[in-house]
Amino acid sequence: MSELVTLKTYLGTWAGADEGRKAVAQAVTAIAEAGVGIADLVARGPLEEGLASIRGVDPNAGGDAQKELDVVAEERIKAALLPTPTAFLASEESEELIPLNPEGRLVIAVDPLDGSSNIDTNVSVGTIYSILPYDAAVHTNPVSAVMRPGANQVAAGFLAYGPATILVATFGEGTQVFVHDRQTGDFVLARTDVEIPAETKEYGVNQSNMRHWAEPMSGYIADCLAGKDGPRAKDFNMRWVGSMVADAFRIFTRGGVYVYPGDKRKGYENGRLRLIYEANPIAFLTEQAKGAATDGKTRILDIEPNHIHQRIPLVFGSRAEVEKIASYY
Ligand code: AHM
Ligand code: MG
Repeated sequence: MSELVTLKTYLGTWAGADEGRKAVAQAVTAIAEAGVGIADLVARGPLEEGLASIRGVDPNAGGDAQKELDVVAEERIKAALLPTPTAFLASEESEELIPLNPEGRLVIAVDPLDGSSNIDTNVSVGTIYSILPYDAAVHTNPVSAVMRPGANQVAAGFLAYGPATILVATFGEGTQVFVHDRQTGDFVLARTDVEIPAETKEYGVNQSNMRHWAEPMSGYIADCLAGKDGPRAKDFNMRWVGSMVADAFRIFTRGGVYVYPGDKRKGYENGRLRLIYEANPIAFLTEQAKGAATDGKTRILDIEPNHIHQRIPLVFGSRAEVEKIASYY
């Protein structure tokens, strides 16, 4: 039997003696360890009194109802990153950047608990992260370090807290899947250089919003629904968990496309997902797995952010299908 590769050994080999890479390795190790604790909290579910309850009356920075668990997850990530070379943390749950280590050389954007609106239904939720280099001499305003196109990311990934706790990670050299071994406590490399199949017959979208969409998206879905006799000449299947980490992991496993378009409703003009915390890291992982990610018109990783909490229409997954969707725009 070949020897197991743990996250620790993988990162040790990847980083070598490179100080920049060692910083990234420390940060990812800290996030993965925090994730194990968050997974435990999530698994305690209704036994952990009040965690799934809505917190106060104020929504979070992005305008969503905030669950107690969103806040606890953010606190866990923050505490874990404090001893690492992370200068600032940008979180979906916090209005402003959170200063961590003044000597740090990274900025990290996180969605501490993606899918938390589903927390009481026992589906997978997760933590998404995006890592960018930070240089105090260049980024005199730290926000400018985060407000860069996703192509500047040095690493990104997400943890999904499901039947297994998994980590899907990229360091710019392909996309790897690690699985948390509950017996040893290690994250073990389970799949290397993930490849999302280019073609698919499976899409994921909140189809109940169809009447609000603009023509390109409703036209695409109508053509899928027409099946074998329609213009696409094949029958499609739909899967939608409504928790992006779960939908993304399915796509990294067997292909498919995830679609969250903008629509006509107030507050949904750019869909629901955030560019910095969700679209950029997922797009980086997707491209590293030979898939594609777009807002319909522009490659996600090329988009110049205009606000740290900005939303963006998001289409990602199987390359040929993403290109097909873009052709409707
Ligand atoms: P969140 O970060 O507040 O959980 O919101 C993002 C989530 C995604 O996980 C999911 O894909 C989407 O919102 C679901 O939207 P909808 O409720 O329209 O199905
Ligand atoms: Mg979230």
